[in-house]
Amino acid sequence: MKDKNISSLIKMIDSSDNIVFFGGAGVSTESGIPDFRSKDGLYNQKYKYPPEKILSHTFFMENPEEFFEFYKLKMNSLKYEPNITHIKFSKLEEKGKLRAIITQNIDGLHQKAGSKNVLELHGSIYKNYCMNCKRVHDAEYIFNVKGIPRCQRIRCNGIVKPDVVLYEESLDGEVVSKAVDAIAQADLLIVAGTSLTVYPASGLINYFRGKNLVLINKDETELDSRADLVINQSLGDVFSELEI
Ligand code: CNA
Repeated sequence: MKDKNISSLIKMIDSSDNIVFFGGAGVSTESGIPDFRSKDGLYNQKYKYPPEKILSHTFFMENPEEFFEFYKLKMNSLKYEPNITHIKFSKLEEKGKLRAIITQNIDGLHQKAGSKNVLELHGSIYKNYCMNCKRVHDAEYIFNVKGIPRCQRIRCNGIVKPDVVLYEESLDGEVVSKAVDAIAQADLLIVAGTSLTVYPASGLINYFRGKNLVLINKDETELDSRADLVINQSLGDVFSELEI
C-alpha cells in the first residue's frame, strides 16, 4: 500500500491539468550532482573561499582564473544523466498536465529528460558568451580548455562567461515574467528539492493563487506551514511511486 502523503499527491496530480513545478538543486542530487546546503553539499566542503564568494560577480571580475578553476571542478554536470524525477516531470508535460518547469538549476537535466518548457532562473552551463563580441561557445569548450576560456574568434580573445546568474547579478527579466505568469495561473504548484533560501527566486512562490501547494524536500523549509501537503522524503522515493 502507498504512503498516505504520496497517495494524496497522486490524487492532486490526477485531478489537475495545470501543474507547475518549481525545483532546486535537490532535484539533481540523485543524478550525482551535489546541492549547496545538504550535509554533503558544496557549502559544507572546504575551500580557500566560501562558494558564495567564489560564485559572485565581483570575484569573477577580480579573480577569473580562480573562478574558472572552481567552476570547472564543481559545476561541470555534462556527464550526468536525468533521474526518475526529471523523467516523470517530462512525462507529465508530454501528457498535457504540466505547463512549466521553473528551475534554479543550471545543469540542463530537465531538457536532457525531454522537458520543453523549462524556465531556468539561474541560467545554464550550456550557454556561454564572449564578454567582448558575444560569440556563443559550447559547454564542452569551457570545461575542457586550460585556464580562463577565451573567445575563439580571431583577434577577439575576450573572456567567455558562462550565462549563469552569479551572486550580485540580477535574474533575466523575461524568464522571471514567464515564471510569474506560470505560477499565477497554476492550480497545482509542486515545489521540490530546494531550501528556498535563495532570493529573489524563492519569492516567486508568493504569486501562487491556485488550489494546492505541495512541498517535497528531505529537510524542512520556511514555507512548510503554507503548504497543503508537505512530504519530507527523497524525491526518488516519491516520484518512483507515480505511475505515468
Ligand atoms: P540548496 O540550498 O542546496 O537546497 C537543496 C535542498 O534540496 C535541501 O533543502 C535538501 O534537503 C533538499 N534535497 C537534496 N536532495 C534531495 C532529494 N534527493 N530529495 C528531496 N530533497 C532533497 O539548493 P537550492 O536549489 O535551494 O539553492 C539554489 C541554488 C543552488 C541555485 O542557485 C542553483 O543554481 C544552485 N545549485 C544548482 C545545482 C544544479 O544545477 N544541479 C547544483 C548545486 C547548486
